[in-house]
Amino acid sequence: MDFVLSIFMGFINKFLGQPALLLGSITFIGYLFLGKKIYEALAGFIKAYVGFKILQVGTGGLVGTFRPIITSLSDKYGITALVIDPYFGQTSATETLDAFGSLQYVGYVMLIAFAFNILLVAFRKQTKIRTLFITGHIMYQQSAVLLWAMFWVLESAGGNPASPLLVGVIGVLMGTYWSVTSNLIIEATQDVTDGAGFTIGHQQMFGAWVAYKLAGKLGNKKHDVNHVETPGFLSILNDNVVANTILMTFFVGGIMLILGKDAFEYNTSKYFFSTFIFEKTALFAVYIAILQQGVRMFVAELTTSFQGISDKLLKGAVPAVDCAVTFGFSPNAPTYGFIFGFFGQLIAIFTLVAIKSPVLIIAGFICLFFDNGTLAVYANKAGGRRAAAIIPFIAGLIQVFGSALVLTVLKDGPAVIGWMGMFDWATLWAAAVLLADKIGIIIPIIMIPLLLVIPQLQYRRHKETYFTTMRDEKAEA
Ligand code: ASC
Repeated sequence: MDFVLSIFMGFINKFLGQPALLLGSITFIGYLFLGKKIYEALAGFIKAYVGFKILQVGTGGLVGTFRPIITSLSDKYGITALVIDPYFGQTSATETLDAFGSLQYVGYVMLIAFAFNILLVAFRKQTKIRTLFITGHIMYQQSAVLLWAMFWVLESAGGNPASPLLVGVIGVLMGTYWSVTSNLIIEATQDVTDGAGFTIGHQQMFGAWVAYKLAGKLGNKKHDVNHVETPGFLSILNDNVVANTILMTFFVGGIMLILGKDAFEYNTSKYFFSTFIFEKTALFAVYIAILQQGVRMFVAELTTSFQGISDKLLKGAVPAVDCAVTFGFSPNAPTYGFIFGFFGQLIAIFTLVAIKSPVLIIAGFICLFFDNGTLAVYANKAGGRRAAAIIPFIAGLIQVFGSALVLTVLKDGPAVIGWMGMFDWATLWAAAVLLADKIGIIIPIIMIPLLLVIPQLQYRRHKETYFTTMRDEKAEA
C-alpha cells in the first residue's frame, strides 16, 4: 500500500505538479494525434518545455527581484502580519494538513478534480464545458489551500485526519471551479490574445471576467495602454521596454529611496545607490522581455499540437494555462495593474491598522503583479488605461479585506503564515470558507451545482458560436 501511495504521490508531485513537463508531454501527445512524426513530436516537446522554462525564468526573476523590496517595506514599518501570497497560503495549507496526518489527501483532491474536469469536457454537449485546466503548480496549490481551509473550519475540531467525504467533495468542487471559471473567460481571452486559442487556468478567472465586463463602463478601449498616443517626449512610452523601465524607476525606485541604502545589500565598490536602483528597476523590463520570449515559444507549440488532443482525444477541449501568458499580448498592462493595485492594497492595509483589526496583512509580490497584472490586461482590452488603473486599485482593496476576513477563522491553525490573496480567493473562496464555517459542509456541496449553471447560461447567450469560438471549423455540437 505504501508503495502504491508513493508512486501515486510521485506522479502528482514530479509530473502533474511540474508545469513544463506536463505541458511538454501534452504537446508531444497532441502532435502524435495530429499524425506528426515522432521526431517532430519530440521537437514540439522540447520547445514547449524550454518555452515554459523561459517563461518561468521571467516570472521567477520578477519575484526574486521585487519580493524582497516589498518585504523590507513591511519590515521597516514594523508590521508583523500574515502575507497574501500563494506560496504563503500553500505553506500554511501543507503544514497544517500535515499536522493532522492529511497531507497526502491533497494529491487525491487534485486527481479527483482533474478527472472531474476531463469528465465535464467529455460530456461537453450536456455540461457546456470546453476547457481543460493544465496549470499544474496552480492545481496543486489550490487543492492544498481549499482542502486546508475547509478541513480547518469543518473537521479539525475532532483532531482526526480529513474524512473521505470531505476529500471527495473538495475534489469535485475544485474540478468544477477549474472547469467553469476557465470556460467563463474563453471569449474574453480570445479578445485579449487576438484569438491565440487558449484560456486562463489560474487564480483570477472570475475576477478577470468581472474586470472585462466592467471595464467598458469605466473607460475607452481605444486608449490602450500598449499604444500611448501622446505627442512629444511621452511618445517614447509607446515602447514597452522604455515604458516599463521608466514607470518602475519612478515607482519602485521611489520605494527603494524611501527605504534607504541600508535596507539593501549590494556591492558598494560596483554601484552607487542610484545605479543599483536603476539596475533593479530596469530588470523589470528585462524579465518581461524574457517572459514574452518564452510565451511565444510555448504558446505556438501548445496551441498547434492541442488541436490533436481536441480533435481526437478530448473533443473540442481548449487548454487553460498560466495567466502570465496573457502578458505577452499586452506587455504594458501588468505594470498598471501592479502600481494601482499596490495603492489599493496599501490603503487597505493602513485601514486595518487604523481600525486595530485582529488580522494584519502584508502585501505579496505575486498577488500584486500577477493577479492585478492579469486584471489590468483584461480591463485594458475592454476599457483602456482608465479601466486598467481603476479596476486593479479596487482589486487591491478587495484582496486585502477579503483575505483578512477569511484569515480571522483560519489564523489559529498550526503554522498559518498567510492566505492566497488572489482575486478569486479573496472573494469567492473567502466567502465559501466563511459560510462553511457558519453553516457546514452543505456549502461546498451546494456550490457544485450552482457553479455548473454558469456555462449553461453562457451557452444560451450565443448558442451558434459557442463551440466554434476557438476554431474555424463548423459547429460540432
Ligand atoms: C501564482 C503562483 C505562481 C505565479 C505564477 C505566475 O499564483 O503560484 O507561481 O502565480 O503562476 O506566472
